[in-house]
Amino acid sequence: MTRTAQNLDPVSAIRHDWTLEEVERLFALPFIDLLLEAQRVHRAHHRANTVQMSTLLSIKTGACPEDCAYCPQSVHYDTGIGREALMDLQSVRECALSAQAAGATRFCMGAAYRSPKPKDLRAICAMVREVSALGLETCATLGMLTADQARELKDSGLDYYNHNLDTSEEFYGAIITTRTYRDRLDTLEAVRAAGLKVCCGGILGMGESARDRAQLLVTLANLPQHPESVPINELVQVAGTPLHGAEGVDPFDFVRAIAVARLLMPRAHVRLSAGRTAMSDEMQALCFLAGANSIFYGEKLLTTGNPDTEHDRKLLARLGLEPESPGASAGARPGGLSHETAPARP
Ligand code: SAM
Ligand code: DTB
Ligand code: SF4
Repeated sequence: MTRTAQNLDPVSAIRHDWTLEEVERLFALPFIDLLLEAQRVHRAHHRANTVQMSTLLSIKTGACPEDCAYCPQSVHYDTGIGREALMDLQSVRECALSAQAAGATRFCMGAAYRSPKPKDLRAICAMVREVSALGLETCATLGMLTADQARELKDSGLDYYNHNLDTSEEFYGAIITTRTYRDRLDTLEAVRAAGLKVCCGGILGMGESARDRAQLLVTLANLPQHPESVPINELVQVAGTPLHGAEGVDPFDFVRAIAVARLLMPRAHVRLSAGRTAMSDEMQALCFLAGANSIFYGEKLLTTGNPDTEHDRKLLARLGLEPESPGASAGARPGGLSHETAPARP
């Protein structure tokens, strides 16, 4: 098979039967062919030149019982992050208001839990109601959920639940020993069954192989329904975690992963997630060209830094990118070069 974009025609379809070999072939395409094809598929399913903006808040920081080798909040590693209590409702509301004033349309509340306790979940449901009432989309990431917990969150008005697969099933055991890949998939099923939108992606730069990256994307794309949001994180290396000092990802390979995520899950919002502080503006522009159409916006991720909002606003303006309006759902408003132009076929 010759490695040209013409071979990619089937990727315009929404598929759930990707093979590892097919996806490895996409990764092996010439860089420019892959990006052009990803941008073509992007424009067939999304409004061009728009970026969805989510702001994160760590509502419960530190002392997590899990041992995720990348995470500064694990109780197993000495990273200088102590145990903090769950934030109070008013403080969360104020943070959400500031995020909204800065231009975010989605507010994502993260907690360093293996899974939430009933009392904490009740308090978090109240936060979801409060943030939702402000007119923001809501997202939460609280660890494992039962079907009942997922329904409770849904009933409180939660829009999205973030739960990452992080890497391939094969590599997972080298990164986390306190839960299984199956646990992760079970929570994703509970989240879907409750009618919540799914935010699920992974991390690059943990020492995984090219095959692990391809396999992660195959697993995500072959879920019964594609996640609405696919965060692709570059590892933020934190001193004290086992992955501090891991070999970084080749920036072009990171861009390739964004492009392949776009091709495999055409309607999803692909989020250029953690790791942007270490990326140049040019690298981020390549990620947008490859089909990323969402970012974490705000000066902090959960415990680590993120680019200044002022810098991000300028970057989007320099690239002619506009913030996406709230509720513009996946695939709802495709567009070509201008909003009137039909998507171009090669
Ligand atoms: N405790 C919950 C869980 O793990 O599902 C929610 C919070 S957890 C911090 C959310 C996600 O952040 C993780 O699944 C991981 O993908 C990402 N993450 C955590 N630490 C990171 C790091 N140092 N660099 C990049 N991504 C990271
Ligand atoms: C996701 O995929 N990345 C975000 C969010 N979902 C919860 C978290 C990134 C965390 C980076 C390390 C930190 O700030 O603690
Ligand atoms: Fe805990 Fe989540 Fe960090 Fe893992 S990623 S240690 S589950 S906060």
